Amino acid sequence: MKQNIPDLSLRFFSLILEIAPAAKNMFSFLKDTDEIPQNNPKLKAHAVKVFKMVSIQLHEKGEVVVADTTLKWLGSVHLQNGVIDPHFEVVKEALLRTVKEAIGEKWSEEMNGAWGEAYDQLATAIKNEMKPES
Ligand code: HEM
Ligand code: ISQ
Repeated sequence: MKQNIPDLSLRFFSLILEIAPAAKNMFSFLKDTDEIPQNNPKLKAHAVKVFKMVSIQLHEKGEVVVADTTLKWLGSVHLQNGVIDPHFEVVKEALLRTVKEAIGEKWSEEMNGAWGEAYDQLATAIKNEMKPES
């Protein structure tokens, strides 16, 4: 699966927009385009980053490994871009579907759970940094 991260990332992003088309306007690199550019380097770079963060988290049981300063930064980036809690469910769904497609026959409920959990840990950490009082 690793070799395929750039392609998977594009698929990941397409699924986000399939589930929630309105999300497109939130992303600065897509605002003025009509479809998902298959070769948008910015989109690819972003999606790869997100994908990698979750896959790193996958190997850590429980503890969020992303640096505190990074979480604070991510909190403010997402807050500024108008991301709200329900969006996190959309991205989760898209991520899990991407993983399922990528893994193919070797996919299992257990794996799905592990990815879901890793994502939730990161999402919770980011959401905490998005609260006004933090
Ligand atoms: C930006 C990760 C959830 C929308 C980013 C960036 C990262 C990231 C690393 C910054 C990229 C950069 O500027 O270099 C994550 C992770 C998430 C998550 C790890 C969940 C665990 C979400 C959700 C949404 C979202 C739920 C809502 C649709 C955005 C937007 C940006 C962004 C709009 C700004 C993109 C731009 O520069 O135009 N995210 N994200 N993210 N994220 Fe997320
Ligand atoms: C930013 N945050 C969450 C998901 C993303 C997917 C693709 C590109 C950027 C992203």
